[in-house]
Amino acid sequence: MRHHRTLLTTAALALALAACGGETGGLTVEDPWVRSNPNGLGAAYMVLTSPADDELVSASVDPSIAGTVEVHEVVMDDGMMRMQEVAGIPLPAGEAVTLEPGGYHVMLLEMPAMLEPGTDVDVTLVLASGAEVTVTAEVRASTMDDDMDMDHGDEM
Ligand SMILES: [Cu+2]
Repeated sequence: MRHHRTLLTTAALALALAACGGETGGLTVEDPWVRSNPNGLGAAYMVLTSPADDELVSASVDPSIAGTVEVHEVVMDDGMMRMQEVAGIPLPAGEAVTLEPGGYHVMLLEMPAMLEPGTDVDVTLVLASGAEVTVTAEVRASTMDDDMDMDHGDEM
């Protein structure tokens, strides 16, 4: 009987963890992808939905991918599109927040090598709630007309 009860307890615990999403805080990450440019810059994009109000405050990747990782947004500054670091990306409960070219993105700086399209990169997202979520993002070919071509002079 004793053994049987242990099994039940384990099952109950597993169910409880699944219900609240464990350490991920229940964050849903859709379509994560990464862009890599020859100038040592890149960005990670995805769609994030958090079950409770939260905030994406930082992110990290392996140092062999990028030496520095920042959370950025694209702003219009005197008629010029420019990127700047933000303290966090708000994730209102139940709302899909899109990180995309021309908007919010996870900025990859000091990339020692350009990434091969089709390969995978693990990106760890850190939320204000303390949850850390690692997602596997696919590297996609870069296009010319995107925010990587913008001036970085103000921030480097
Ligand atoms: Cu940026």
